[in-house]
Amino acid sequence: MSYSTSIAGIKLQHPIFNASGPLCVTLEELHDIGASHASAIITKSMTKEPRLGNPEPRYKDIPHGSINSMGLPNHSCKKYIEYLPQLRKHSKPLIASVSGLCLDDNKEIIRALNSADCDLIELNLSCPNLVGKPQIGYDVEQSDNVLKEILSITKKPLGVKLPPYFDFVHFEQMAAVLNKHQVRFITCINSIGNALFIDAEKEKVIIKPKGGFGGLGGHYIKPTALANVRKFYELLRKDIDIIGCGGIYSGTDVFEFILAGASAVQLGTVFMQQGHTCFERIEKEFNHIMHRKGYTSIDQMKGTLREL
Ligand code: OXC
Repeated sequence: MSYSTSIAGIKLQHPIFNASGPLCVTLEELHDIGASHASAIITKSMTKEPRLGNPEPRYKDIPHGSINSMGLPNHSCKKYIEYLPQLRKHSKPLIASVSGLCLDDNKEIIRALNSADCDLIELNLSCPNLVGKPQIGYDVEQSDNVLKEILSITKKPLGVKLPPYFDFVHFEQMAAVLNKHQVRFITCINSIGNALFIDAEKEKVIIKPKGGFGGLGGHYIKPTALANVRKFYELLRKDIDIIGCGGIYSGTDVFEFILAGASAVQLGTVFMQQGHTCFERIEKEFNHIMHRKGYTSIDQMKGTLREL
């Protein structure tokens, strides 16, 4: 039995690692992921310059998940390029997440990463928490242009982190763009942007930035995440791998994402809430399901979801 999988030709021992989001900003946090059972290490989305992010409070657990408006706090691409070789000692694939604040910044970061010690790049086109900056992934033409520019520069296998889509027409439009370019993988989904959680007793919002609006994560978003994985699995070229993300708390959740068409999954809210022990627990639960159902490889079950 093998739990190994691959993303853009890079082998992972098993399909479960962290989402670019919580607890992957500092070198110490990245080493903690390296020392955990996560099968790869992805950094917080890096910008050209360091960012403190949005004012606090900017993350809250809520009954079925989380709401955040972190605003991309990160140490800058220069720092992550210094951190990457130090993370090699964990012998896991290293993924640089990139979220430049404009196309020129993205180009500069991608150029710098060409000679950096990472295996893959995840270009984040979907952060919902930057004041005055719409999510590029919701603008098909702009996404097309960004991909054209970035893919002409990068020397690393590059994938895209997408926002959730809700309409079949939008899936089709974005899939047409992705199929046109040499995108190697997609990660879906980022948090569901601009949700609002209200504390009725206090008659107040619960996070400070943007009047309380923030990205929704956790159980609330699993069905939307599964739908995005499934629809893109149907629409994309078969050589574009899919990483599922959104509301994964258990081995059964991982199994569902793989049935829908994912090759790997990322943990966001559950990692924030439970810490790095979640990787070992969920991996064990997933292995148990594979064994119980008699599957001997990820490929045997990937995308095999049946319709009624
Ligand atoms: N998605 C992101 O892409 N970034 C973070 N939050 C989120 O939900 C952030 O840093 O705001």
